[in-house]
Amino acid sequence: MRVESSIMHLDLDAFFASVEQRDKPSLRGKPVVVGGVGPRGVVSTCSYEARRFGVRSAMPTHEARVLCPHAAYLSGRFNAYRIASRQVMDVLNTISPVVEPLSLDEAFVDLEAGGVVDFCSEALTTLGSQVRKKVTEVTGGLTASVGIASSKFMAKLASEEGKPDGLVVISPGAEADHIRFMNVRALPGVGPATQERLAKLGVHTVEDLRHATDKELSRELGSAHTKWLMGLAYAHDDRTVSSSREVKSISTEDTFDTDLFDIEQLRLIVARDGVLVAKRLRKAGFFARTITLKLKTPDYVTHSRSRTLVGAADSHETIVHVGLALLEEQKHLLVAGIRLAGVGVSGFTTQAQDTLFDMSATHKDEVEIEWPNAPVRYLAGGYHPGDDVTHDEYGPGWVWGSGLGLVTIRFETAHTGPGPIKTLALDDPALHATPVQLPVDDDDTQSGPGWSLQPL
Ligand code: TTP
Ligand code: MG
Repeated sequence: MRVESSIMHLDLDAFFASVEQRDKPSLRGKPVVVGGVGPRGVVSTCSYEARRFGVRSAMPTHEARVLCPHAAYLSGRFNAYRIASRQVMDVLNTISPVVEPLSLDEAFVDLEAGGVVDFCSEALTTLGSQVRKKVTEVTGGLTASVGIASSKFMAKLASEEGKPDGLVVISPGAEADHIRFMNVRALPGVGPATQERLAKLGVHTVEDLRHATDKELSRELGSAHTKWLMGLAYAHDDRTVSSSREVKSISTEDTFDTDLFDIEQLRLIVARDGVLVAKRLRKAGFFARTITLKLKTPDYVTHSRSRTLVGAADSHETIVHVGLALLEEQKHLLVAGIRLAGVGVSGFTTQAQDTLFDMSATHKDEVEIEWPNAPVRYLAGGYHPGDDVTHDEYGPGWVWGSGLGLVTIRFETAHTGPGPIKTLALDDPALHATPVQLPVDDDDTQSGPGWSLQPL
C-alpha cells in the first residue's frame, strides 16, 4: 500500500458488446450478447441492456436466449476487439511507462512512475476524467471505468464501483473503512470455493475476517493464504505494477462446435495450431524446450501430453512435427470424440539470436489473455452473425443471420445511422466478407479466440 493514491485501474465497459454497438448503430441502446452462438456456445459478454434481463458472462447461450430472447446474438469479431485494445493501451502508455495489462480491456497504470506529482483527490479526478475522455475519443465511442487508489486491490475495487462509465478515487487512509462491510468475495483470491470455506467458519464479511483467529483460518485455508487474506482484510496489498510480465507459456486451443472423430481433420488443426504458436514464439523472441498437445474428450477430461526436446526450437516444422507425433500417441482418444484441441509451448530460453528481436519492444505490450468463453469460430464455415461484409452495390454492412442459402444483412457502419436490412442469396457474387483490418505492428491474423499467454 502506498502513501499516495498512485495506482490507476482501467476497465472497459461491456467491452466486446460495446464494440459491436459502436459499429452497428441499430444495436445501440439495445440488448446485445456476444459469444458462441452454436448449441454449446457460452456468453463472452453482453451489453448492460442485456444484463438487466439477467444475462451474464460464461452463461450457456441457450440460457441467455430464454432470459432475453429479443437480444442480438453475435459471434464476435476478435480483430475489432484487438484494435480497440491496442488503442486503449496506447493511451495508457502516454500517462506512464509502467502499464500492466491484465487482459484486452483492463490494465493497471503506475502514476508515480509516470511522473504524476499532485495526488490530491481533485487532481486525480481530473486525470481520471481526462483518461476516460481520451479512451472514448480514440476508440470512437467506447467507455471505460477508472479507479485510482493506493494499491492494486483498491484501484480495481474502485473501478468496479465506478462501473459502468464512472470514476472512483479512494483516498489514502480510507481503504480499511471502505471495505469493512464488504463481502469477502471482494478480496482478490477469494472465489466461490474460498468463500464457502470461510462461510463454514462464520466469516462472511471483511469485518468477520478481521475477527477470525489465525489458527482457525490456517486450518481451513493453509498459512500462506491466511496471511494474504488477513492482510487484505486491512487493505494491505504491496503488489507492484509491472509492465514486463514474463511469459512462461504460449498456447492456442479451440473448442469445436461438434466433437471431432476424424484424425485427418485433427491433424490439420494441430498443424495449424503449431504454426500459430511458433509464430508467436518467434515474435516474443523465445525458443521452447517443451511442446504440449492438449485434447479434451466429451466427458470434459483433459488429456495433456508433452515432449521436451534436447535443444530448444522456434521453428514451426519442429513444433508441428512434435504436435503431430503426440497426436499419434493419443489417437485412441478419437473413439470417444474430441471436444477441444490445443498446442502449447513452454520451457523458454532466449538464445544468441535475440538481436533479431527487440525484446523490450515486442515483449512489453504482450498481454495475459485468457478467453475461456471466447466465441468459437473455426470449422463452422459460412457467415456468422455479426460478421462484416461488403456488397458491391449496397456497401458495407453486417450479417444478421444466414441459412437455407440466404443471408440477411443490415447495411450500416459506425459512421452511418441505423441502416436497412436486405436478404440476399448466400452465393450473391457481389457479396464479400470484409477483409480483416489488423492492429498496427501485428501480423498475426490467425490468432482469433483461444490463444493465451500466461505470465509467471
Ligand atoms: P470484462 O471486463 O470482465 O467484462 P466486460 O468488459 O464485458 O464488462 P464490464 O467490465 O463492464 O463488467 O471482460 C472483458 C471482455 O473479455 C468481455 O467483453 C468479453 C471477454 N470475456 C470472455 O470472453 N469471457 C468471460 O468469461 C469474460 C468474463 C470476459
Ligand atoms: Mg470490462
